[in-house]
This record gives sequence, structure tokens and C-alpha cells, in this order.
Amino acid sequence: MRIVDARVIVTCPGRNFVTLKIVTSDGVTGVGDATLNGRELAVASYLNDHVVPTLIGRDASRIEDTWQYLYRGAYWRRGPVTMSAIAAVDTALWDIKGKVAGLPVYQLLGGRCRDGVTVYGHANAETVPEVLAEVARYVDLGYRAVRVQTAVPGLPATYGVGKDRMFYEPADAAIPTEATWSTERYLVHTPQVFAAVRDEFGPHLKLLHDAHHRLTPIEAARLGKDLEPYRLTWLEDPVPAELQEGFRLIRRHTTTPIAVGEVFNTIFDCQQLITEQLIDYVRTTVVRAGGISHLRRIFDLAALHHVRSGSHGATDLSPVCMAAALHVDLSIPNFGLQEYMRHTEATDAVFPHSYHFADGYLHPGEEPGLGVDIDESAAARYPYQPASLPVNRLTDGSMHNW
Ligand code: CS2
Ligand code: MG
Repeated sequence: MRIVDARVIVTCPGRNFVTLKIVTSDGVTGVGDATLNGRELAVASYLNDHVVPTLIGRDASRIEDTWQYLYRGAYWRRGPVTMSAIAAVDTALWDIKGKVAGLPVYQLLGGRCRDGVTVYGHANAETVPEVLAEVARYVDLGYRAVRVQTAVPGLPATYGVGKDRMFYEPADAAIPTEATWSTERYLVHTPQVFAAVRDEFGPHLKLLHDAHHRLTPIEAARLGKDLEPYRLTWLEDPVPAELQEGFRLIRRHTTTPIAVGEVFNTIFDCQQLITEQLIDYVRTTVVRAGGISHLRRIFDLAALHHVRSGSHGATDLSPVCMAAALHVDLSIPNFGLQEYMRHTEATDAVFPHSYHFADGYLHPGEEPGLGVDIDESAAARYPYQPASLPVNRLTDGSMHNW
């Protein structure tokens, strides 16, 4: 079975998505997500100009060989653009292999290890009373885990507090908007939020929080200690993770579990974090970390070191990525949680899929392959819209991490 065509489809049903569709000589097709928020056209170009020409004529069944060809053949290895492009090819080839076998991809990955994939939603609001109402809404929807984010008093706007409640799109302008940040205010406010949430909802609801790369290790240690009474399932991205050994300092001071990894694109970004058990959940995803093939390598290394999965699943990862993630989540022994920020109706119409939410779990469905596709005529109705992620400055104007 040869690859005879590969199309890169850029569409914007409310936000931009990049999808690779591979077509084989037998007429079987497969899809892969290649969306990189704010850098979508870079990945589209990498695919169109440097990957697709090499795919035509290749044997579609040779997933690992194709992965190695694209990874080693790049010479300039790693990075979010290259690895998102490789991810899209890998994911599409797994989709094809499942369809050819007549099996959902999770069956090719060893079958299910659990009944369903436990997901967490995003309760976000300006004030504590409002966020308590949002947490209650997610509990009423059946969620077993909820991420909690509020505005920080005294700051004009804060990461994670969106205009909409069910989905959050931070890429809000062609030229990055500028946000203002105060770690001091944030460190005072955040423990108060979780004191109120625990008081309202009791000890068993899984609670999570995303610090979004904004602290130093000692600040993260301070926050982790202050949050210990509220027993979070995880504190996410406390610090930027280029300096992996920096997490030793956090570990020395607090037992609050740490989750990191949504920006990682290969196993090397988290190898030390995992092997030294400096984190408790690794948040790497199908679309960012080289596809299903490489993501499984990361989760296998994590399984040896008591680290569980906690894959990113924000609105800017397409339903193609979400579908693929669920097949991996269902089949690995060390699954932790799956983020599930819903997509708009317009997005769901462009990406028909078989995954569905029930009783706090997502289920990928039993369709052969990934159980998702792209409706190319619907996609064509939504042309690309330039959009960038914000930047962040401290109150004195210094550049900070968004
Ligand atoms: C966040 C994301 O969902 C998360 O954990 O970190 O919303 C992130 O800000 C976006 O995916 C960036 O595009
Ligand atoms: Mg995050």
C-alpha cells in the first residue's frame, strides 16, 4: 500500500487548525493533527515544502521507518515545528493501519487498560464566588477532576480566565496582546482560592491548577507548600522546564504533585525530570511530541519511574489530536488524567468524530482507526486567520513568561 497523496488542510472554525490527510493507493485515508498555536503556517509549510514530497510512493505500513526517516533525515532535529509535522504523519499512518486492520487503534496498542479515560475540565472565572459556581457546573456535568483558575486581584487580566466558559482560546490577536503579571499578588491569592474550593466541595474532588511557567523554583516551592492542605492532584508548569534539574529545589520543599510537559516535543525534554522523579505527571501530547509512536516511548519511560500521563488537551489541539490521545490513554498502564477542553460546534462539524463523554470519562469509540476525520468542504469555509499567543510583562515592564 503506497502513499499516493498527502494534503495539508488549514482551517479556522473559530480558531486555526492544521490537518494532514494521507491517501493511499488502496483509497484508505488517515488524518493527523499538526496544529501549533500561533505558528500554524510554519508547520503547514514544513509539511508542504519538506515532508509531503518525500512521502509520495512510500509504503504506508512502515510507520516506525517513516518516523525515523523524518526525524533523522531532518538533520536539524527536535523543536515544536519539526516534531508537530512528524506527529501529523505518524498519527495519520496509525489511522490508516487501524482502518486496514479493521480495528480501533487502541487495539493495535495492546488493548484497553481501563473502562474509560478520566478527563478534567477547566473551571475559570474572575472571582472566587464565580469560580465556585463553575466548579459546581463541571461536577454537575459529571467531571471527576477540575482545573481551577481565577483572575488575580489587582491585575487587569490573568491567564486561564477566558471570555467563554467551555473553551479557552488565548491566541486573541494577529500581533501578540500584552498581559501584566505579579507573582507576589498571585502567590498570596492562589491558596485562598483553593481553601474556598476545598471548603465548598470537600476532600475528594480532584483539583488541578496551572501556574503556566511563571514562577522560579523557590516561588514554586512556596506555592506548593501553601497548597499542601488542599491536596491538589497536580500543580502544572510551575516553572519553565529548560533547566530540568531546577525541579530538584521544588521537590525538596513540597509534596504537592507536579505536572509538566505540554510544550515538550521529544523524550529528551523530560528524560531527567522523569528518571529523577522530579515530576509526577508528564503532559506530552500526540500532536506536540512526534505522534503516537514517540508519545508511547515517553510514557513507557515514565512508567518505569512512577510517573503518570496527563496529556494536554486544550482547545488549540484539534479533535484529531484528542481522538488519537484517547487511544493512547486507554492502552497505557500508567495513565493519569486527560485534559478535555471542549471544541466549538463549528469545530466539531469540521472534524466528525466517534469519541464521546459519559460519566466523567471520554471514550474513543470502536471505529477502525482513530474514529475521526476532516470534512474538507466544511474546512474550506473557514480560511486561516492570523492569531498569536499573548506575551507577558511584569508590572515594571520586564518581559516575563506568558
Ligand atoms: C494551557 C493551555 O491547557 C493548558 O494547560 O497551558 O491553555 C495553553 O495555554 C494553550 O494550549 C497554549 O496554546
Ligand atoms: Mg498548561
